Amino acid sequence: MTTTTHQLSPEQCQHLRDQGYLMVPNLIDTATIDGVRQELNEVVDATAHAMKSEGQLVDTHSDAGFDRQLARIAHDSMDTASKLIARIEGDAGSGGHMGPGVFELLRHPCLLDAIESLVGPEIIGSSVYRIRPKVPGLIRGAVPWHQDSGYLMGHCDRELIITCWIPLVDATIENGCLYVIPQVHKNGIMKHHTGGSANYLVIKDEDIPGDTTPIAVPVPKGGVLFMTNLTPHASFTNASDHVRWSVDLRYQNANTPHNADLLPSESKSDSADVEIACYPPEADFVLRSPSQPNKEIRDWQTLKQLRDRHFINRHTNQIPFPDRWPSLKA
Ligand SMILES: O=C(O)CCC(=O)C(=O)O
Repeated sequence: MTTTTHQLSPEQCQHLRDQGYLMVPNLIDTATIDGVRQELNEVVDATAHAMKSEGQLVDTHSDAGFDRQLARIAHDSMDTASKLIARIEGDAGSGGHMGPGVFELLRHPCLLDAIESLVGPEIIGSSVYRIRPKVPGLIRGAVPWHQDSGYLMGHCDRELIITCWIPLVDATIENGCLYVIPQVHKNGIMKHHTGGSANYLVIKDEDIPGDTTPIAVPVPKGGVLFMTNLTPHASFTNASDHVRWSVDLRYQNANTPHNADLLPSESKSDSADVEIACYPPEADFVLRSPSQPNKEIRDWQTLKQLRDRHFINRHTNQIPFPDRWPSLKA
């Protein structure tokens, strides 16, 4: 029996290493993307109906479909749309929605094969994954310039953590695809500030090297934008009439610091650097492990339980929170 793998070619791996990003079209099949769309559509609709019964909104716009329902709700009231999105995202830092559709995307064999060619066969799913409905006109929809490492513990700057940015609609310049600054990931971490727009971290314009040119990276549905944790990226306003939905997932090798094997109570702030996960407040998880296959998480309920348990216990166990940048206001 032959098994097909979807490893990246040596040229693709080299492009990511040289440029800091790589866009691969047609990596994820339509059924998987549609599974995520349908799941999120149900979450949005159920939340809209709950808010309607609480008297918080009048029209759920249930017929508008996945790409437009939140845009129509936002057209009626941006405040209501923001509250709805906040409910979907859950408590800050909890990671938000997890269900079978998102889980199948997270461990999609083509995605894991591609990741394997970048980080090796022992793959940890980084605790930080996010689902983003970028609604036209939503202030929080635009994300200022940052490197993902800016959000992580400093000792992980030297590690390779791959971000996979996966749109659930065609991501275009009009609806707010990502922009990246090529090549500068090789220079390490840049200075960030807290308190950027919508309270994101931000790299000030003056801290971005002057001889660089950002480029837009449109990604068709089914495609994936791979970036390193040191690749500066940003996204701007959605000027279309629909929601630019996307999911960003992160992966790392099992030799990089992670907390996949630790209970929150074992993740102490006075541990040696190497024992502290790159993002301690949330739980990492084993996705592919040829050496210890019994550790792989194979169903979404187990992952949800693991992450919920970690999240609930994080305050009681003094888990360190990455916090190393000055405020814009200082
Ligand atoms: O989806 C966006 O607009 C921003 C995504 C982002 O900043 C990230 O994936 O780190």
